[in-house]
Amino acid sequence: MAHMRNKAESAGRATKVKTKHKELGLTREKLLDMYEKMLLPRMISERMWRMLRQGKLLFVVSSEGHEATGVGTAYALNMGSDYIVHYYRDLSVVLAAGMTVKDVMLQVFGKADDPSGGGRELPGLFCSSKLRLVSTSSPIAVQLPHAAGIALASKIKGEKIVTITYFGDGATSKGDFHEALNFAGIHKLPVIFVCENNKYAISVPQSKQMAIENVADRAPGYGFPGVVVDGNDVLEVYRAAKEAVERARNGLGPTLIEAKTYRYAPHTSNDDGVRYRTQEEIEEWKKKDPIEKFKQYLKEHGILSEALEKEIRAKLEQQIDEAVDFADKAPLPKPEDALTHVYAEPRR
Ligand SMILES: Cc1ncc(C[n+]2csc(CCOP(=O)(O)OP(=O)(O)O)c2C)c(N)n1
Repeated sequence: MAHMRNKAESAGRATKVKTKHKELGLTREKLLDMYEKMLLPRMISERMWRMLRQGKLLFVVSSEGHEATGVGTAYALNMGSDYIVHYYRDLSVVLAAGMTVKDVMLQVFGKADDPSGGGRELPGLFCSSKLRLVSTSSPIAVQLPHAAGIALASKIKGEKIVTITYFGDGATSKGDFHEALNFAGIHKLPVIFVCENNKYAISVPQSKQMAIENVADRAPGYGFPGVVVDGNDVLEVYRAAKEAVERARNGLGPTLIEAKTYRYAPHTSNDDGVRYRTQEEIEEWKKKDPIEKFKQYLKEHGILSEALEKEIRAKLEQQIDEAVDFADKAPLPKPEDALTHVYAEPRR
């Protein structure tokens, strides 16, 4: 009897798991596209670390571990019409939004044709007016009031546009975080705040940053919902983001999504990530790798095979090779262009 019940229970669970992506309205093509968009930033990051050691790059900010959070949220948007206000940990977001690998490589190599800023931006900060990827800067959390302002503008114009903004757990200690959430709550703005909680702000652990366990718990204080989600489960992130997008688009106001995740690499190439985290902790989180988790799901549902996975990796590897070669050979900015777009041109 117990055996039968166990069998029935596991069959029930299997049906539930089986239908998860269908429940979310995600087709096989879309799922594979999401998988590719998670793998691509991981492979780019790995390449960037190698290029740093080869002396080709001077500085790396990478986001290994954050791929499910980025892709799960970005895929819930209307790309090209919704606004994205990212931070430096969002390579997966900008690629999902439509930045090409060449655009990324021109940016990290700081070349003249870098579409994000002609070689002036900090590696990791991208922008494109065509993709509605808003230009952000290095001071943490300052993008949050910008996002609230953009959402206010679209509300005043009566457009059904959503603005999404991203930040880390450390950013929630800045006044900008509280001001932006308060303002967004008062005016019921169509904005989504995504906290990518990887437990550390460089070396400062969450326990030294706040006296609460969940950043999401702060949202009700500003008059809107906060949800905690497994940031390493792309389908659960997508589910939370889809709900938040629907709320925002239907005039119900903001949502704060807290995606619990982990960064596998140091904060940047200027940081030693094991001085404040143990190797055991890093290894524990690697067991919950978002790409591996999604790969397992896709395999269990007959969507991804070893052969297809190999094919996808080879295709992405080639794209990266070509983009690296292209960006490496591209010209550097001219010294006389250093101040272009920095000051207004004098009127004649
Ligand atoms: C206003 C400001 N203070 C300090 C810094 C230096 N700084 C850069 S990133 C960072 C940590 C941010 O941590 P978190 O918001 O948790 O994001 P994570 O890097 O973990 O993704 C700090 C303190 C900065 N850029 N801006």
